[in-house]
Amino acid sequence: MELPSGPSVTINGSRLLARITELAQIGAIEGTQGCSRLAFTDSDREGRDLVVTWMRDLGLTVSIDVVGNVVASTNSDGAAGAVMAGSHIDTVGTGGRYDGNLGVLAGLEVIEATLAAGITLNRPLAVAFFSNEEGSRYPPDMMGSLAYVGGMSVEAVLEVEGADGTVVGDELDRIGYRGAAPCPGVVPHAFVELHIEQGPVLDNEGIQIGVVEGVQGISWTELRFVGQSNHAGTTPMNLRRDPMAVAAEVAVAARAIATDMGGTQVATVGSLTLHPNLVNVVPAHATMTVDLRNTDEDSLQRAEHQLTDRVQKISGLEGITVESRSLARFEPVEFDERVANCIEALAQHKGLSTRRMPSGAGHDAQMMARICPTGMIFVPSVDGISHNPAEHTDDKDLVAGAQLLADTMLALTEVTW
Ligand code: HGY
Ligand code: MN
Ligand code: MN
Repeated sequence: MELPSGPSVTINGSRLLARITELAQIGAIEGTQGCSRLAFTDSDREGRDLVVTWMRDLGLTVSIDVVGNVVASTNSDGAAGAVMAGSHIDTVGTGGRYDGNLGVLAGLEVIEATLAAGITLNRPLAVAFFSNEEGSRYPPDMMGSLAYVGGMSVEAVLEVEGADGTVVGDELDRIGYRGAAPCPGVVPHAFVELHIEQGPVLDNEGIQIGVVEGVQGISWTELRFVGQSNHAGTTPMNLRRDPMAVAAEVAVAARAIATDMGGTQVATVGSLTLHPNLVNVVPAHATMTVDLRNTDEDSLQRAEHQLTDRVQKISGLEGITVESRSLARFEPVEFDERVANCIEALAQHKGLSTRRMPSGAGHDAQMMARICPTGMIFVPSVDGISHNPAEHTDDKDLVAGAQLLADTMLALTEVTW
């Protein structure tokens, strides 16, 4: 693709790195470089307040919508028709400092550098952070951006109950981020998300930039196995209805489904709770989650069907009843080829090594792709580690990614679809 022409700006890398460090102090996990800012907790509120302050200090028009999505625009009329960057600033409970935060703070840096350089553009610039991208406290993941694009009603969002028994609407009120702006939100001209890869590919291959072609399908299921609580010492093995025994077999089965299918199929049992969870009591019930993903929709459905069959068989043998609830289900998404080409051409013009790749993780961009031309830029994760306080990306890669985001955003202000 020929190189997009138009204005360019040089970002201030040290200002970006300083902001990443400052934001990471909120919810910092002692002794690590990670942080914990679960959606709608006090630490999430503190992080939101800091970033909104930075947005307002730049004189941006900041809009907070009814589910807490925050969009800041250089246009006083808002972000309609803007070239928008964005991601999330909530984290998993044992998160790193770059997941999501990089895309938001890099977008802010692009805007600050552009304003400081006095560059006039054909279109406004905007940067957003979406509510509850992680989904680990309140499923589904990408909840805020899903509502932003009209994929989940505001009512449905506000009534979601978390594993801790709290409800989204109450928590939004409690932290003061149930805004007035309507949801679905305004449609941007284009959306670009800079994100760490969170996997090992770029780091293993020594490649600087991932040109992301799409996001794999995601299927989250909560399984609740109900058995019979009993005495651990007096209950003969043949008289038990042990939900933990079933959960254990289902976890092994889920893993076997993924390894037998191969390809991009993955399966994760990330949470398991027992009741009453006591050393000398056969549990009454066991609740677990299964996260299945695949870049191919038919294969993902095959994995889901295999899991359902195994769950029925294993539970039946133990006389256990099963309650199954879908927590999230998103089909694979393809990003706009024109945006990917633009990212790739600009990266290669800067002498950066690139490779095209899918995203294993879910992202807000997969929702924004429903309403406007969307693309993603990956930078390497050292040893592919993420959703772990040890998550790390080298400063030079963070700055190179943010500069490429700037080049891409400004180029897209010149493009008509
Ligand atoms: O689950 C995901 O892939 C994302 O981190 N929310
Ligand atoms: Mn993320
Ligand atoms: Mn994440």
